[in-house]
Amino acid sequence: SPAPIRALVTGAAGQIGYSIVIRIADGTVFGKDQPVELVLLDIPQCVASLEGVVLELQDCALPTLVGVEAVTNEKDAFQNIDYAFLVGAMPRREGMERKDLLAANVKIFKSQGKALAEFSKPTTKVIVVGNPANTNAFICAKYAAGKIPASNFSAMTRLDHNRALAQVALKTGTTIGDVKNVIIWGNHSGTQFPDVKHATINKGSNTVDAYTAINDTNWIQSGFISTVQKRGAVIIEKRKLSSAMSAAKAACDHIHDWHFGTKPGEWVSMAIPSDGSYGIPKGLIFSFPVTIDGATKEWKIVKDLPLDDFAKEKIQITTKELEEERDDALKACDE
Ligand code: NAX
Repeated sequence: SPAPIRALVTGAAGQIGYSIVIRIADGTVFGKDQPVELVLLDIPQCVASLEGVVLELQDCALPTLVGVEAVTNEKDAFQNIDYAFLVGAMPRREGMERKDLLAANVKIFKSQGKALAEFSKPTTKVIVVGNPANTNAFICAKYAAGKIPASNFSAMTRLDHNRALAQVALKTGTTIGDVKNVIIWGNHSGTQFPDVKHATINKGSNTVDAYTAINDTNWIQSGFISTVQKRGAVIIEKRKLSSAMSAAKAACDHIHDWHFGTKPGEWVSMAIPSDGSYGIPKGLIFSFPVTIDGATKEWKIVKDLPLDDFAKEKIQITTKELEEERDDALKACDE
């Protein structure tokens, strides 16, 4: 069998961690014939629950899981890993200012970026789930630069992408498998722009464009966008906990497609460093439609999609927010 893939999950004692590790360990992410070594990182205060997760993984009796390590320091966590799922982050506490939250997270992702550079491989690929995900990924990439290329860093907008697919399927009475090529542009935040203008729907043996099939511009430009943007808040209201099952599933979709490549004629949404496409400032970690070649594991931004004025305005709003976050984060780096 092939050499094991070594995957790190940070925040592994948390809610998303609990749902993510099983999918990595059971072959859902890297394949049923691919051995996996899992490294679980959390803070020292969480060591007992981290150990509990290790015991449960043992009890899952998974043939693909050939090793599990529970660690509480970065040196052991980042050693020789192939993939990093950076889920752990400082949660927003009541009364905490946005600025304080950003500063706390900059500290974590600066330190993890340095640890990636020191202990991981030039090929290590990173998904940041912990919020503010785009800006955390930006900082992490900055401090791993020189050793690991920025193109190996990404932030998760796949949950938003999946939410958009689900809304379009519900609206059109089709199934998820029939809906393709929605896009999440920009930040994983309330300013993200979920876009169906380029999506398609399979109807029997025909492929039709989703915009025409939906035939409801008001829904496309208003209800749809706000449902996707505010879905996280609705889940918290109902569950009294934030999305975990769906977030873990989305992170696994993201890394699965990075590892194996996207399907012909399909793209997915990933926040990755801009190359200047669509006028987005270079280096900003921005969610774009991307295709991935499974052989090289390199993503490419889908270029030259026509954008109307509505789309341009939405993209400008989320770009501005990301530039502000980036500038605040860079300031916090020096403090
Ligand atoms: P939990 O609070 O359940 O778990 C987070 C875990 O991270 C805790 O066990 C904590 O001890 C650990 N942690 C904190 N700092 C750490 C550090 N420096 N190193 C290692 N571990 C550390 O949160 P959970 O619900 O699992 O959410 C995790 C993160 O995902 C949050 O930042 C959340 O905002 C973010 N989300 C991002 C989403 C996305 O689409 N990008 C959607 C889901 C989720 O809200």
